[in-house]
Amino acid sequence: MEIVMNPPREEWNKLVQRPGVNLKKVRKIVKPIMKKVERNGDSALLKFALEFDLVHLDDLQVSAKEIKAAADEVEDELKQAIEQALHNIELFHKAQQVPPLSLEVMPGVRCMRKSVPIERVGLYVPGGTAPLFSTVLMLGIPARIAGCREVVLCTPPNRSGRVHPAILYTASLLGISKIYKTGGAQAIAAMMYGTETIPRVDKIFGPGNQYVTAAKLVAAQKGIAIDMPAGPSEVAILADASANPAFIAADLLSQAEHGADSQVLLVTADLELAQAVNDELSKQLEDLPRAKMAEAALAASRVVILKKQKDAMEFLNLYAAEHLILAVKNASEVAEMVINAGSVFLGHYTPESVGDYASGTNHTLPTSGFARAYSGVSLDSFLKKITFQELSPEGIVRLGPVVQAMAEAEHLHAHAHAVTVRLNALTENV
Ligand code: HSO
Ligand code: ZN
Repeated sequence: MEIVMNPPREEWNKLVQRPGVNLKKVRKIVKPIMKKVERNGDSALLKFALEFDLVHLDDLQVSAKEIKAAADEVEDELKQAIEQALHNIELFHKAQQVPPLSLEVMPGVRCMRKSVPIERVGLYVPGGTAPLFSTVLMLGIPARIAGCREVVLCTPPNRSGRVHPAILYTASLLGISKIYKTGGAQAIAAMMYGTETIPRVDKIFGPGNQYVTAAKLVAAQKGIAIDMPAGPSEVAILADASANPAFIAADLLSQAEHGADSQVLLVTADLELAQAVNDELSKQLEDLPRAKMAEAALAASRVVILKKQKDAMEFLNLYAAEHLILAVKNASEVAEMVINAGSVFLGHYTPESVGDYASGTNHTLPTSGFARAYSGVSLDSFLKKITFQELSPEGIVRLGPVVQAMAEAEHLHAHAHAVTVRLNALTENV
């Protein structure tokens, strides 16, 4: 990775920029695809399966038989691992439940708030170069805890028309049975408009390539909620002299292997460490099956040398990483300084991969600097918070004049009148 020495502040904004995707171009490609799904439903999806996934499908929905067969194909060791991950993720997401709120803000005026599940949610699970069954856990678990009535899962089939058994097994563990063999922008359109086979949903979740992302943004414009606008995955690492270069290199590579467009960034005061990490990267790359992708990602990534830890954290807050690893002696102290990040990994024994799979936190996180304003997926992402209020006669007598005064000042007479008629009725009744 290129090493940038002590960049002056004026250069920071340029250094934290992500390589942009030409969204306009991608949108031009996905829009006609989505239109076809809107018009022709299932038959469009079957045609796209032939065109993009190179497979002739008889059925879009994964059958109960296929789901059952998948369980036999998953090794016991992997099943146990998935169960442990499920346990941790479930515990951490269940703990995010909050009790309903009810408060008398003044005599006779009660306000309440409670969480209500989003009725129908769609989960997109990428197939492509890696079958991300961990994403099924990250989206399916909070959906189940929230109590969403209908959970739909779309994932592209392979060339023999099948879905990876670990995806099917994980989905079945979570009670998800509506699984459809469709990927890309066409899958997003299917969940957005609904087809003969695939139910339409209220909110669409999940990572994907630039086509999926562009399609989700189109869905968002048309009033279907999405989890977040997602770009390529990224990790930033803050390391000091106490860090182990082999650990750092391994963490950088674990993100870089996601794809050639992955982003990794190392910030340290220690030039020697930076060089040792670069040496380690070349060594570890030799044994990596996905070395090509990782290498391409590393070629576009850099190490930034900043002498003061305070400056380093300011820089990292400006970057707003999806994943931030604090490979420093005083990790919990530095963690207090984090303002912008999707998820943070503290100390030398917390690689990003634990959060990707099994620590319990969610791995669906804001990329491309969106961590400045967005949170990662959590239980809340599957809930709406509905507020309620109720006034007693005493309440309207006390609060009514306040509302009348404000409404008159906004020249909204009917608003004031809605109070006045009630106050009049109450005085007539005495
Ligand atoms: N690092 C990815 C999540 C993932 N990693 C899934 C492995 N499997 C984006 O946060
Ligand atoms: Zn990962």
